[in-house]
Amino acid sequence: MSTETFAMDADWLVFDPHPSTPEFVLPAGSVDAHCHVFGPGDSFPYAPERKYTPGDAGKNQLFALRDQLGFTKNVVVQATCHGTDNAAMLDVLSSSEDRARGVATIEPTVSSTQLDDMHAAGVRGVRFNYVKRLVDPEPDEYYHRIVEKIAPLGWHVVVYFEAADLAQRWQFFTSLEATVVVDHMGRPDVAQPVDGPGFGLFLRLMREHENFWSKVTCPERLSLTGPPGYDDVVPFAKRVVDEFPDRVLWGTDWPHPNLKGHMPDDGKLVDFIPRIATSADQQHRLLVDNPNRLYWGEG
Ligand code: 0GY
Repeated sequence: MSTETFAMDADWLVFDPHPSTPEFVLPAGSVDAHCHVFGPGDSFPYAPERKYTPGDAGKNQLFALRDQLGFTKNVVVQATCHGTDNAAMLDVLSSSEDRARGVATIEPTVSSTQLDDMHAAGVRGVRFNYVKRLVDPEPDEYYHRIVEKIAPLGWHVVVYFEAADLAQRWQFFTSLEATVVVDHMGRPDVAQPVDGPGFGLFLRLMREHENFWSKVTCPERLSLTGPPGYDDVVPFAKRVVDEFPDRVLWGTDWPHPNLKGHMPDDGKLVDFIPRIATSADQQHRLLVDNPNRLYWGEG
Protein backbone atom coordinates (compact mmCIF):
# COMPACT_ATOMS: atom_id res chain seq x y z
CA MET A 1 0.00 0.00 0.00
CA SER A 2 1.19 3.50 -0.84
CA THR A 3 0.89 6.30 1.68
CA GLU A 4 0.33 8.82 -1.10
CA THR A 5 -3.26 9.75 -1.87
CA PHE A 6 -4.34 10.89 -5.30
CA ALA A 7 -7.12 13.33 -6.11
CA MET A 8 -8.34 13.04 -9.66
CA ASP A 9 -8.16 16.11 -11.87
CA ALA A 10 -10.97 18.58 -11.20
CA ASP A 11 -12.38 18.17 -14.72
CA TRP A 12 -11.92 14.39 -14.85
CA LEU A 13 -14.88 12.45 -16.25
CA VAL A 14 -15.23 9.04 -14.61
CA PHE A 15 -16.41 5.96 -16.52
CA ASP A 16 -20.10 5.07 -16.58
CA PRO A 17 -20.58 2.59 -13.71
CA HIS A 18 -23.83 1.23 -15.22
CA PRO A 19 -23.32 0.72 -18.96
CA SER A 20 -26.18 -0.76 -20.95
CA THR A 21 -26.01 -4.32 -22.20
CA PRO A 22 -25.38 -4.11 -25.96
CA GLU A 23 -27.91 -5.21 -28.54
CA PHE A 24 -25.10 -6.55 -30.72
CA VAL A 25 -24.15 -10.03 -29.53
CA LEU A 26 -20.39 -10.41 -29.75
CA PRO A 27 -19.06 -13.59 -31.38
CA ALA A 28 -17.71 -16.18 -28.95
CA GLY A 29 -14.07 -15.51 -28.08
CA SER A 30 -14.21 -11.74 -28.71
CA VAL A 31 -11.34 -9.61 -27.39
CA ASP A 32 -11.55 -6.06 -26.07
CA ALA A 33 -8.15 -5.20 -27.57
CA HIS A 34 -7.71 -1.68 -26.18
CA CYS A 35 -8.47 -0.89 -22.57
CA HIS A 36 -6.60 0.37 -19.52
CA VAL A 37 -6.58 0.20 -15.75
CA PHE A 38 -5.92 3.16 -13.47
CA GLY A 39 -4.50 2.14 -10.12
CA PRO A 40 -6.17 1.98 -7.74
CA GLY A 41 -3.70 4.63 -6.68
CA ASP A 42 -3.25 3.36 -3.14
CA SER A 43 -2.03 -0.01 -4.47
CA PHE A 44 -0.46 1.14 -7.74
CA PRO A 45 0.63 4.77 -7.39
CA TYR A 46 0.41 7.06 -10.40
CA ALA A 47 3.71 8.13 -11.95
CA PRO A 48 5.31 11.36 -10.76
CA GLU A 49 5.79 12.49 -14.37
CA ARG A 50 2.12 11.91 -15.36
CA LYS A 51 0.21 14.61 -17.21
CA TYR A 52 -3.17 13.71 -15.73
CA THR A 53 -4.48 12.10 -12.56
CA PRO A 54 -7.49 9.89 -13.29
CA GLY A 55 -10.17 8.46 -11.08
CA ASP A 56 -9.28 4.90 -10.04
CA ALA A 57 -10.50 2.19 -12.44
CA GLY A 58 -9.18 -1.18 -11.37
CA LYS A 59 -9.15 -4.78 -12.54
CA ASN A 60 -12.36 -5.92 -10.87
CA GLN A 61 -14.32 -3.21 -12.66
CA LEU A 62 -12.60 -4.13 -15.92
CA PHE A 63 -13.47 -7.81 -15.55
CA ALA A 64 -17.11 -6.95 -14.69
CA LEU A 65 -17.35 -4.82 -17.82
CA ARG A 66 -15.80 -7.61 -19.93
CA ASP A 67 -18.43 -10.06 -18.71
CA GLN A 68 -21.35 -7.68 -19.08
CA LEU A 69 -20.49 -6.67 -22.64
CA GLY A 70 -19.83 -10.28 -23.66
CA PHE A 71 -16.09 -10.19 -24.28
CA THR A 72 -13.95 -13.21 -23.44
CA LYS A 73 -10.58 -11.48 -23.17
CA ASN A 74 -8.85 -8.12 -22.75
CA VAL A 75 -5.70 -6.48 -24.03
CA VAL A 76 -4.60 -3.98 -21.40
CA VAL A 77 -2.54 -1.10 -22.75
CA GLN A 78 -0.25 0.66 -20.30
CA ALA A 79 -1.67 4.14 -19.67
CA THR A 80 0.63 7.15 -19.52
CA CYS A 81 -0.52 8.06 -16.00
CA HIS A 82 1.47 4.99 -14.85
CA GLY A 83 4.60 5.94 -16.80
CA THR A 84 6.99 3.00 -17.17
CA ASP A 85 5.78 1.27 -13.99
CA ASN A 86 3.74 -1.55 -15.49
CA ALA A 87 2.68 -3.08 -12.14
CA ALA A 88 -1.05 -2.32 -12.36
CA MET A 89 -1.25 -3.73 -15.89
CA LEU A 90 0.78 -6.83 -14.92
CA ASP A 91 -1.51 -7.38 -11.93
CA VAL A 92 -4.48 -7.57 -14.31
CA LEU A 93 -2.70 -10.18 -16.41
CA SER A 94 -1.81 -12.32 -13.40
CA SER A 95 -5.44 -12.21 -12.18
CA SER A 96 -6.99 -12.98 -15.54
CA GLU A 97 -6.55 -16.75 -15.85
CA ASP A 98 -4.84 -16.26 -19.25
CA ARG A 99 -7.70 -14.08 -20.47
CA ALA A 100 -5.65 -10.88 -20.67
CA ARG A 101 -2.55 -9.79 -22.54
CA GLY A 102 -0.62 -6.56 -22.09
CA VAL A 103 1.13 -3.78 -23.96
CA ALA A 104 3.87 -2.23 -21.82
CA THR A 105 5.76 1.04 -21.70
CA ILE A 106 9.47 0.40 -21.18
CA GLU A 107 12.78 2.21 -21.26
CA PRO A 108 15.77 1.16 -23.40
CA THR A 109 17.64 0.25 -20.21
CA VAL A 110 15.21 -2.61 -19.47
CA SER A 111 17.05 -5.89 -18.83
CA SER A 112 16.44 -9.11 -20.72
CA THR A 113 15.34 -10.73 -17.44
CA GLN A 114 12.68 -8.06 -16.96
CA LEU A 115 11.53 -8.58 -20.54
CA ASP A 116 11.40 -12.36 -20.11
CA ASP A 117 9.33 -11.93 -16.93
CA MET A 118 6.91 -9.60 -18.72
CA HIS A 119 6.61 -12.03 -21.61
CA ALA A 120 5.82 -14.87 -19.21
CA ALA A 121 3.16 -12.65 -17.62
CA GLY A 122 1.49 -12.06 -21.01
CA VAL A 123 2.98 -8.85 -22.40
CA ARG A 124 3.18 -8.99 -26.20
CA GLY A 125 3.95 -5.41 -27.22
CA VAL A 126 5.28 -1.98 -26.30
CA ARG A 127 3.63 1.37 -26.83
CA PHE A 128 5.32 4.46 -28.23
CA ASN A 129 3.18 7.47 -27.46
CA TYR A 130 3.69 10.72 -29.40
CA VAL A 131 0.64 12.63 -28.20
CA LYS A 132 2.20 15.67 -26.56
CA ARG A 133 -0.60 16.32 -24.08
CA LEU A 134 0.17 12.82 -22.68
CA VAL A 135 3.97 12.51 -22.85
CA ASP A 136 7.14 14.24 -23.93
CA PRO A 137 8.24 12.14 -26.93
CA GLU A 138 11.84 10.93 -27.03
CA PRO A 139 14.24 11.02 -30.03
CA ASP A 140 13.95 8.18 -32.57
CA GLU A 141 17.15 6.59 -31.30
CA TYR A 142 15.46 5.93 -27.92
CA TYR A 143 12.70 3.92 -29.59
CA HIS A 144 15.12 2.09 -31.91
CA ARG A 145 16.96 0.81 -28.84
CA ILE A 146 13.69 -0.52 -27.44
CA VAL A 147 12.84 -2.22 -30.74
CA GLU A 148 16.22 -3.97 -30.67
CA LYS A 149 15.52 -5.19 -27.14
CA ILE A 150 12.09 -6.62 -27.91
CA ALA A 151 12.97 -8.20 -31.27
CA PRO A 152 13.97 -11.60 -29.81
CA LEU A 153 10.57 -11.87 -28.12
CA GLY A 154 8.59 -11.18 -31.31
CA TRP A 155 6.65 -8.35 -29.66
CA HIS A 156 4.88 -5.71 -31.70
CA VAL A 157 4.93 -1.93 -31.40
CA VAL A 158 1.80 0.14 -30.73
CA VAL A 159 2.04 3.77 -31.86
CA TYR A 160 -0.23 6.58 -30.75
CA PHE A 161 0.03 9.87 -32.63
CA GLU A 162 -2.04 12.76 -33.98
CA ALA A 163 -2.91 12.70 -37.71
CA ALA A 164 -1.01 15.94 -38.25
CA ASP A 165 2.22 14.27 -37.09
CA LEU A 166 2.14 11.26 -39.41
CA ALA A 167 4.14 12.85 -42.24
CA GLN A 168 6.92 13.81 -39.82
CA ARG A 169 7.01 10.32 -38.24
CA TRP A 170 6.63 8.43 -41.54
CA GLN A 171 10.28 7.58 -42.08
CA PHE A 172 10.76 6.31 -38.54
CA PHE A 173 7.53 4.30 -38.49
CA THR A 174 8.20 2.65 -41.84
CA SER A 175 11.75 1.77 -40.78
CA LEU A 176 10.44 -0.49 -37.99
CA GLU A 177 10.98 -4.17 -38.64
CA ALA A 178 8.11 -5.32 -36.47
CA THR A 179 4.35 -5.47 -36.57
CA VAL A 180 3.14 -1.94 -35.85
CA VAL A 181 -0.36 -1.29 -34.51
CA VAL A 182 -1.74 2.24 -34.90
CA ASP A 183 -4.05 3.45 -32.15
CA HIS A 184 -7.43 4.90 -33.13
CA MET A 185 -6.73 5.00 -36.92
CA GLY A 186 -4.06 7.65 -36.35
CA ARG A 187 -6.67 10.06 -34.96
CA PRO A 188 -8.18 11.35 -38.23
CA ASP A 189 -9.87 14.72 -38.48
CA VAL A 190 -13.33 13.36 -39.31
CA ALA A 191 -14.47 16.76 -40.57
CA GLN A 192 -12.24 16.07 -43.59
CA PRO A 193 -13.29 13.67 -46.38
CA VAL A 194 -12.41 9.99 -46.07
CA ASP A 195 -10.79 10.31 -49.50
CA GLY A 196 -8.96 13.52 -48.60
CA PRO A 197 -5.18 13.89 -48.20
CA GLY A 198 -5.12 13.55 -44.39
CA PHE A 199 -6.76 10.13 -44.08
CA GLY A 200 -5.31 9.27 -47.48
CA LEU A 201 -1.83 9.33 -45.97
CA PHE A 202 -2.87 6.92 -43.25
CA LEU A 203 -4.53 4.58 -45.77
CA ARG A 204 -1.35 4.72 -47.84
CA LEU A 205 0.67 3.70 -44.78
CA MET A 206 -1.58 0.66 -44.34
CA ARG A 207 -1.56 -0.21 -48.06
CA GLU A 208 2.17 0.08 -48.64
CA HIS A 209 3.29 -1.55 -45.38
CA GLU A 210 1.68 -4.87 -44.61
CA ASN A 211 3.26 -4.96 -41.16
CA PHE A 212 0.89 -2.13 -40.11
CA TRP A 213 -2.37 -2.83 -38.28
CA SER A 214 -4.98 -0.37 -37.05
CA LYS A 215 -7.32 -0.18 -34.09
CA VAL A 216 -10.68 1.01 -35.41
CA THR A 217 -11.41 2.41 -31.99
CA CYS A 218 -12.57 5.54 -30.21
CA PRO A 219 -15.51 6.99 -32.13
CA GLU A 220 -16.31 8.83 -28.89
CA ARG A 221 -12.88 10.50 -29.02
CA LEU A 222 -12.84 11.34 -32.73
CA SER A 223 -16.46 12.30 -33.37
CA LEU A 224 -17.55 15.90 -33.84
CA THR A 225 -21.23 14.97 -34.22
CA GLY A 226 -21.08 13.02 -30.96
CA PRO A 227 -23.31 10.42 -29.32
CA PRO A 228 -25.38 8.38 -29.60
CA GLY A 229 -24.34 7.41 -33.15
CA TYR A 230 -20.89 8.95 -33.66
CA ASP A 231 -22.08 8.94 -37.27
CA ASP A 232 -19.19 10.97 -38.67
CA VAL A 233 -16.66 8.31 -37.62
CA VAL A 234 -18.46 5.42 -39.35
CA PRO A 235 -17.10 6.02 -42.90
CA PHE A 236 -13.51 6.19 -41.61
CA ALA A 237 -13.62 3.02 -39.53
CA LYS A 238 -15.67 1.15 -42.13
CA ARG A 239 -13.14 2.01 -44.83
CA VAL A 240 -10.29 0.57 -42.76
CA VAL A 241 -12.20 -2.61 -41.96
CA ASP A 242 -13.25 -3.05 -45.60
CA GLU A 243 -9.72 -2.60 -46.95
CA PHE A 244 -7.72 -4.35 -44.26
CA PRO A 245 -10.01 -6.93 -42.62
CA ASP A 246 -7.11 -9.06 -41.36
CA ARG A 247 -5.18 -6.18 -39.78
CA VAL A 248 -7.79 -4.47 -37.60
CA LEU A 249 -8.53 -4.62 -33.89
CA TRP A 250 -11.36 -3.21 -31.78
CA GLY A 251 -11.49 -2.15 -28.15
CA THR A 252 -13.60 -0.12 -25.76
CA ASP A 253 -10.81 2.21 -24.54
CA TRP A 254 -12.39 1.82 -21.09
CA PRO A 255 -12.10 3.75 -18.71
CA HIS A 256 -11.88 6.45 -21.42
CA PRO A 257 -9.07 8.76 -20.28
CA ASN A 258 -9.22 12.49 -20.85
CA LEU A 259 -12.64 12.80 -22.43
CA LYS A 260 -14.01 16.28 -21.92
CA GLY A 261 -17.44 16.46 -23.54
CA HIS A 262 -19.21 13.28 -22.44
CA MET A 263 -18.61 9.78 -21.12
CA PRO A 264 -19.78 7.03 -23.50
CA ASP A 265 -22.04 4.15 -22.59
CA ASP A 266 -19.83 1.12 -23.27
CA GLY A 267 -22.84 -0.93 -24.37
CA LYS A 268 -23.61 1.62 -27.06
CA LEU A 269 -19.96 1.55 -28.16
CA VAL A 270 -20.31 -2.19 -28.79
CA ASP A 271 -23.40 -1.43 -30.87
CA PHE A 272 -21.14 0.71 -33.07
CA ILE A 273 -19.25 -2.41 -34.22
CA PRO A 274 -21.80 -3.81 -36.74
CA ARG A 275 -21.91 -0.40 -38.44
CA ILE A 276 -18.18 -0.54 -39.26
CA ALA A 277 -17.80 -4.33 -39.68
CA THR A 278 -20.97 -5.09 -41.54
CA SER A 279 -20.71 -8.83 -42.24
CA ALA A 280 -20.42 -11.73 -39.80
CA ASP A 281 -17.10 -12.60 -41.46
CA GLN A 282 -15.64 -9.10 -40.87
CA GLN A 283 -16.90 -9.10 -37.30
CA HIS A 284 -15.29 -12.45 -36.58
CA ARG A 285 -11.93 -11.33 -37.96
CA LEU A 286 -12.03 -8.00 -36.12
CA LEU A 287 -13.11 -9.32 -32.75
CA VAL A 288 -11.86 -12.93 -32.63
CA ASP A 289 -9.35 -14.01 -35.30
CA ASN A 290 -7.09 -10.96 -35.45
CA PRO A 291 -6.61 -10.29 -31.72
CA ASN A 292 -6.28 -13.97 -30.87
CA ARG A 293 -3.62 -14.32 -33.58
CA LEU A 294 -1.64 -11.28 -32.46
CA TYR A 295 -1.90 -11.75 -28.70
CA TRP A 296 -2.50 -15.46 -28.09
CA GLY A 297 -0.64 -16.80 -31.16
CA GLU A 298 -3.72 -18.68 -32.36
CA GLY A 299 -4.50 -19.40 -36.00
C1 0GY B 1 -6.27 6.16 -25.11
C2 0GY B 1 -6.17 7.59 -25.26
C3 0GY B 1 -5.66 8.48 -24.41
C4 0GY B 1 -4.83 8.22 -23.28
C5 0GY B 1 -3.91 7.28 -23.17
O1 0GY B 1 -2.18 6.20 -22.12
C6 0GY B 1 -2.94 7.16 -22.07
O2 0GY B 1 -2.91 8.00 -21.18
O3 0GY B 1 -3.78 6.36 -24.10
C7 0GY B 1 -5.94 9.89 -24.72
O4 0GY B 1 -5.99 10.70 -23.79
O5 0GY B 1 -6.13 10.21 -25.92
O6 0GY B 1 -6.05 5.44 -26.05
O7 0GY B 1 -6.57 5.68 -24.04
